Amino acid sequence: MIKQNDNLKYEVFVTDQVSLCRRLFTSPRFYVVFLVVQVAIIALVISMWDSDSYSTGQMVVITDRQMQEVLFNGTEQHFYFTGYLWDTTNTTDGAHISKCPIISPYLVGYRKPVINERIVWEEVLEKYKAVRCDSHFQPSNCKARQKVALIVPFRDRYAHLEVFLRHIHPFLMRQQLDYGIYVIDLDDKIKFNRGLLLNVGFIEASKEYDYDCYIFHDVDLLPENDKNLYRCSDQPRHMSVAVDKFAYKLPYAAIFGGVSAMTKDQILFVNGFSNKFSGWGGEDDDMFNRLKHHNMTVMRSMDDVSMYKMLKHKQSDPNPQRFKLIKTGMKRVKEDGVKNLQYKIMKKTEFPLYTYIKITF
Ligand code: BGN
Repeated sequence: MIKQNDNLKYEVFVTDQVSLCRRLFTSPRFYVVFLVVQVAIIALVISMWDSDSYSTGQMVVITDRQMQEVLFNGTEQHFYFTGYLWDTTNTTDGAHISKCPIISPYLVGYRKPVINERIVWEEVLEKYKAVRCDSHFQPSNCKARQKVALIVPFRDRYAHLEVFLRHIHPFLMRQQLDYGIYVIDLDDKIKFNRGLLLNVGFIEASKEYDYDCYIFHDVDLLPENDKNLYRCSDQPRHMSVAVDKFAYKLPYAAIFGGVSAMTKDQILFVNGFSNKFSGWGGEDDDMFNRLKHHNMTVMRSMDDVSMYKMLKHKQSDPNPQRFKLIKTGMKRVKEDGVKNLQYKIMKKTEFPLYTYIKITF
């Protein structure tokens, strides 16, 4: 029961609150503070949007800017003292070999790709012979931190393939990777199908070696900066962020084509790419939807590092069915992918610089 005295106190309290509110809302100082807080919130949202994240519906795409900054601003001494540089590992034959440093000492940063140079293949092969080990290449003086398979979907573009191989081998060697290159071709009678060839490349490369990371790579894209590390992360990575053809700007936030990197687990988790996208376009958008569907995040590096030169070519015919396929894609994830893919190998050749596989059905 409220006593009269209490009632009085309560009334005084309420009157105080009301007058406080009235004073607050009529005070110019309140409006200044209110405005400043609002501007700060808007600035924060814009800065997040602009630099490090892209919102694509439900999924937020973040860049691994922070990781790259730590890597390239950290001095070698920092890595030495944190024990990374001389971290030793036992090899299978019991000998000790140092793990390669996180940052290879051979990186040169930006270097314009050479395109029109005459390639003397004897010299190239002689130079690379020493690092070849079965179907893959290894650094000779340290144990690579990731085993990486480059999967290149291919059709009749030998001129591009030569320039690509000439460029990519020294690039990957400078990063001290243990890597193999798989060029996957399709029976000429069958319409080109990028997603299906990437799935085949994943399956075939996995049979040959215990790769940690699979990089799906168009043959016409040449990375321009070797600080763009060809490795996988705990989330799938879209790597061709800044391509000269698109004025070094990301064409749209959900793009996952060109060059992308996924671990074996990430690929199996989403059942790889769809096999249904015959002709040009859409298979990468479908993969983006698969990642989103499985609550994964796409990572991107800084655009001043992830720069690519695109070799000139005739634009392929777009697949008119791609819009419909994308729309209905998530209904097929379980049965359309890497797990149920059937094909026959028509030809398999281990060339000195890459493994060539041609398939049919
Ligand atoms: C997009 C293509 C991608 C391609 C990029 C860059 C489609 C589907 C439209 C709904 N997507 O337009 O496959 O990687 O361009 O060339 O066409």
